[in-house]
Amino acid sequence: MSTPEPIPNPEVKYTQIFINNEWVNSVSGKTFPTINPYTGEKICDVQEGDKADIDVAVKAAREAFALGSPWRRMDASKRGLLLNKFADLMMRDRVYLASLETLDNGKPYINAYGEVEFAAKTIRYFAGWADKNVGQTIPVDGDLFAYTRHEPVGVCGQIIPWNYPIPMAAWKLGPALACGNTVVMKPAEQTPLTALYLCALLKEVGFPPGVVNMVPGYGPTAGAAISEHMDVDKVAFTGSTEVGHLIMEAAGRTNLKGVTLELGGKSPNVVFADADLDLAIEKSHKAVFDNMGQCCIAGSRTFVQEEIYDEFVKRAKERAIRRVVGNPLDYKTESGPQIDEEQFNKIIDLIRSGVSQGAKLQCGGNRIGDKGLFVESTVFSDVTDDMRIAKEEIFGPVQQIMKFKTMEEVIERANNTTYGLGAAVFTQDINKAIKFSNSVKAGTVWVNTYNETTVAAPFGGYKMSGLGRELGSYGLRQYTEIKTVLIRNTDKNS
Ligand code: TXE
Repeated sequence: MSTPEPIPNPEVKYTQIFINNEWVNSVSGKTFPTINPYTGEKICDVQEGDKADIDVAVKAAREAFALGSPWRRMDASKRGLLLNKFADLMMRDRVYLASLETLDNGKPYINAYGEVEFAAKTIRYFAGWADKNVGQTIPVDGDLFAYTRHEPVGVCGQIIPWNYPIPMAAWKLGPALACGNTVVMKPAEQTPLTALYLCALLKEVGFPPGVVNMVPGYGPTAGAAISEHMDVDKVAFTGSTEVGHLIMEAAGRTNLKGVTLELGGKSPNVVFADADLDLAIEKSHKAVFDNMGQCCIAGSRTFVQEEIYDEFVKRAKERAIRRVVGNPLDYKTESGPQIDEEQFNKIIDLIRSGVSQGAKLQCGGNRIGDKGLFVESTVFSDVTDDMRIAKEEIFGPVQQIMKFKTMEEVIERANNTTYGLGAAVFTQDINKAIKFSNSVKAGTVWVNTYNETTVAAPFGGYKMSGLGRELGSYGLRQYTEIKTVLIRNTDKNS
């Protein structure tokens, strides 16, 4: 099926804070601008929430969660129905949502269009779980009848990043609402617009007031207010490892709220000499260049076995040079601009460090033009593990290609990182694939592919890439409290 035309200048309908199913201004009266990364121009001003607004939103979410409230009394199957309708509306407004995302984020429209479907699928997946997240009856010793209830945790704070705004909102809203929680979400300051539009859809669907509240604003103010709040029962965060530390500290300092984190990565992508080379080149390219490299699971350490190293580098470079970078509304475009100046400067700084530390710049390395924050598709060979570009998350279109000799060596080097989000292995030998998969410390391992993320399988990180898992049935655990009920029963029989 072909992708319908984008809306070139989508109207921005919502710029206020969403609390109790109403649109309100910030308590402080402040606003902040959101910028189109393609043109560098301001799209509009958005109400800037901070601690005072988070307090109001948490109060609304707490009231919506009160015993006897419409949300707590609602049948679980009805929660599923509402979620399914929400997904229907996302698909109804898919062109608008994708166009708005391209405007606010700069990502190619064709990708944003795909992401709306992925987000709707996520919501549908969790809709199906709403009345299936069952407890147990347990044959305990003694005159007791025992059962468990899978109860919602309560008020969930959710802080999301700017790289995949619509899917990130769906990954967090889906399980939270399926399990019967209420939500205070903060979208990233770079990309508040689609998250606000999703709230209009939630209201249209008929979620009761206070079940989802959306407070746009900055991290150190609105975000920190969520993680420090004494009446937020759980916080789910996707973003940098640096801020992940702050979220855990805040939870520890305050009410020991539950914490789930999905953080950065420096994922190893290992290509053995027996791999299907055409496949490995293409997948390894996409692993690092898709979404302008702004992807937590980016395959940002490409390890290639020495026998095929030179050939791989030559072809990886050719592929990078062929990559179409430009207007995100154009269907041929594979990459748009980087999200903002801070990220752009970080990428350029790391590219420079690669050159000065002795890596061989095969192509790219510079800014493209002076309008929009475009970075040339960049490939480094002769990268060694001690270089900054081999250790730090670049979050940009920069491929690092390292050489290895043996399985044992590459396992050790792959694991020699503080991160552990994704990993991949390209080989035709099942034994090598299994050995590597079992040995690498990563939350997801791909064999002969990369970047596949499916809503039914869990996603998350080892080590400093995160805590807990999202998606799949495992994702429900983070939004469920398990309660044991023991009833005296003097008439027990097997
Ligand atoms: O992340 P931040 P930034 C990585 C990537 C990137 C780097 C910095 O390496 O280059 O992080 O990006 C909110 N308390 N990832 O600065 O600051 C913030 O408002 C509570 C990986 O954009 O972590 C936003 O909503 N919240 C990543 C969200 O956290 C705070 C995606 C993410 O922003 C806060 C994005 C605070 N003190 C960046 N400070 C991934 N895992 O996919 C900020 N925030």
